[in-house]
Amino acid sequence: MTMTDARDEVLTTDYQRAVANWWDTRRTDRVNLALGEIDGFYHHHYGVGAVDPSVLEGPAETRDERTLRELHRLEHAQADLLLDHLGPIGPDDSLLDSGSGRGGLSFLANQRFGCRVDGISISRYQVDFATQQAAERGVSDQVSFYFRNMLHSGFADGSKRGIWTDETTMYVDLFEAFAEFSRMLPRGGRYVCITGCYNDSLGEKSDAVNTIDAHYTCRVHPRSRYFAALAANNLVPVNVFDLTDATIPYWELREKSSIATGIEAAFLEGYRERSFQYLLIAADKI
Ligand code: GPP
Ligand code: MG
Repeated sequence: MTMTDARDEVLTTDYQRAVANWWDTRRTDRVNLALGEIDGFYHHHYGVGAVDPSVLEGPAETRDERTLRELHRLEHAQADLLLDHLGPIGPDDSLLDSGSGRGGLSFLANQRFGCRVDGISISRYQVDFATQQAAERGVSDQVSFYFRNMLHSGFADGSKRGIWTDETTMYVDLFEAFAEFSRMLPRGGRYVCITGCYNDSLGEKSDAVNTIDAHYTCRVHPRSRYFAALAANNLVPVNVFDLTDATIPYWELREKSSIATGIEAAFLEGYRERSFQYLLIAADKI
């Protein structure tokens, strides 16, 4: 199979090609590289938890360095929270990081559970970056990254004890994605999703959420669609947490940092007016 054929198989719509291109060309994103360089875990998700006030109170000349460390700590806390909800995972299990970015969360999962973790992304750049990270960490035999589409990822039926999506579902049709996740989980397997969604109990998408969509080339879903798509695919929620209040301090701190990207105001507006919500959903396959 040539590279071109593989690309045509993985990316089947103009929208998917546009999304892949957006992430492929996002190689100098200081907001993510600067945090990843702190300890070698490169994340593509946001943070949760209270900010340590001493970060802002200490000496001005080192404030930004403290701020970046604190933002990274909060992103790690988000990752830990997601992994906490996978349930009991043993070294013989296999996990899927669906939309694995530069791989940070896959490596944390492998460290915690000692098991196989496969990551998939439609960005070749991200797959190559994460694969290089696996080699540098000496875990290539346990953590692998593939250029694959989460709507047809090719892993065997029932082969994944746990699957997660950390801020990736806003790029896919939820009914298609959850059908594919359900297929790969055995009965009792766990799916964990952290996502931003719009709060359709208030009505249609707000300006803040439209601004977020435009910034990331994504299509934020309404909250209701998550639960409809889970129910339609034999995935039964066991825990649902509204993390909106828990993520606001991260955005307030990020807005004051040297790596702010300009999207902070939209997140803060959306979260504060509750038109946008940050959710963790854990669901079991029945
Ligand atoms: C990933 O984080 C962001 C997304 C996948 C976009 C959409 C997420 C929502 C919750 C709407 P990132 O770490 O690449 O973003 P940034 O570069 O802004 O830190
Ligand atoms: Mg980031």
